[in-house]
Amino acid sequence: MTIDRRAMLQLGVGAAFSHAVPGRAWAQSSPGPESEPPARADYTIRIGNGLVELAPDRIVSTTTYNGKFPGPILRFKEGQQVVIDIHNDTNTPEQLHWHGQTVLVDVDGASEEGTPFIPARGMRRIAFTPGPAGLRFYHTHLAAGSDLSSGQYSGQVGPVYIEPRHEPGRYDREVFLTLKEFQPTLSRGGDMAMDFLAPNTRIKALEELGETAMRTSLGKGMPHGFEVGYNSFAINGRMLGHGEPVRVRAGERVLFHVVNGSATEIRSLALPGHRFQVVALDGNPVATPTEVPVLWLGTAERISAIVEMNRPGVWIMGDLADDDRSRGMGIVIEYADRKGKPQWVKPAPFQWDYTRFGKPGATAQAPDETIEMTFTKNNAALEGFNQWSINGVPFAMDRMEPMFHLQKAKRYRLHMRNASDDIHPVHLHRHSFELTRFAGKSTAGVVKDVVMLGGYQELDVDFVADNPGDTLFHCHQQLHMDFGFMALFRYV
Ligand SMILES: [Cu+2]
Repeated sequence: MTIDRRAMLQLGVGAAFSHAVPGRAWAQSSPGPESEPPARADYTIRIGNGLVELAPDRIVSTTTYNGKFPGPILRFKEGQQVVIDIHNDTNTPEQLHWHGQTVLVDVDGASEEGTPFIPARGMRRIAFTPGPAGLRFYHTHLAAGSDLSSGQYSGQVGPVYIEPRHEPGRYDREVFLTLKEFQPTLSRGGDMAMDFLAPNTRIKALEELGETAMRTSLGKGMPHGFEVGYNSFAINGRMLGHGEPVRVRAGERVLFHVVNGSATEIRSLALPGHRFQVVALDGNPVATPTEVPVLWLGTAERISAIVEMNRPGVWIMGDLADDDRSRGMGIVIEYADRKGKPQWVKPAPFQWDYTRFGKPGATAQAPDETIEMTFTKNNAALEGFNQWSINGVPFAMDRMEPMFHLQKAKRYRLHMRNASDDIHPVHLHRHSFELTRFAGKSTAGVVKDVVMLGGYQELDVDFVADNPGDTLFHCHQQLHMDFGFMALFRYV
């Protein structure tokens, strides 16, 4: 292999492949010597405009993968290299991010880290070794700013399932659900659910910091910063009642893989009369699989949960928000030989607390170093949009300067403090982290790549710096990440 490549380079073939053909590139992300581009790809993804039929009278035009929403479910095998051609049939350079995978910078899909763009009207061929096993997803990683047709406001979202070498849990069937809103609009203020997330109490110092800043801004006559709302809501690209129901049989155990593909929203999901046994969060098996009546997912979070089908009937599995469910955020679950109008029953209040899936009584090992982070909001500071800062510094897209420096193999703790009243689903690229403190409690055994940090709350996550290369940290709420809520980690 190496000899072939050298021969190719001597002949200028390698150079020709990577540079002389406009819009073509070859990259790979696996340790070891670089190899020549393979003759053919295992998968082809085309980014282009497409129509999504949410309902017969609700057809939206947006950017999609392979002309449909969601993008195709990509099933990989843990540790087995894949080669993927990504064609960009639009006039805008794109980034395709392999969310939750421990890949290298050249394929991760974030220009802030240095991943090359997929050129407009061009393509990139990439190769990587999928991992870790479990539910991941892929999505665009462009900053949309005020353009609500760009970034993850578009239909560029698709699930990834990396088959583990040993499949945990016993189930009869698996069903993938991608939750996503369409037709975004700007609004002043929003109505995001807040009280579902543990704990109930706020941290006084953070509250004073945030509330003082907000009062000062409003006192100067500033309006509330822009938020985003949506006209249409869908599961797997279909509004409630307009897609195929999930057909089940009594006694079946169905494994649901749920992806929150929203650009900005937190989603909930309940199935009346049934409980979810959560087996994995963000694709990673949890220390303590636990039954819950409701699932809550911040933007980009995933949950894998088994439901025992023991209540024959026709049900709505849907979001707890009546407005959003009635505008499409749900799917019908239909037992064999049951007919009739799908039933919805509002579940009892339930508080979401990640620590219930952790190791009981466990405390994580001490980190080598703790990195302090405080998140603040500058209300309506950027032409009506809120500006976000980490330790007082909003991320500058034109400079891409690293804020934090890492040493390989060290274990780091991120101590995050939220001096705003918004919930932030914070995300670390190319690494998984372990939740070590949440809702005032120490915990271990919950491994994720996105975690919701509540308004005026704090939490800790630990990760090992084991994947060198620039690494992006950001809030996954598109309005927050596009307006400053990002930082780069650089390995020294
Ligand atoms: Cu945020």
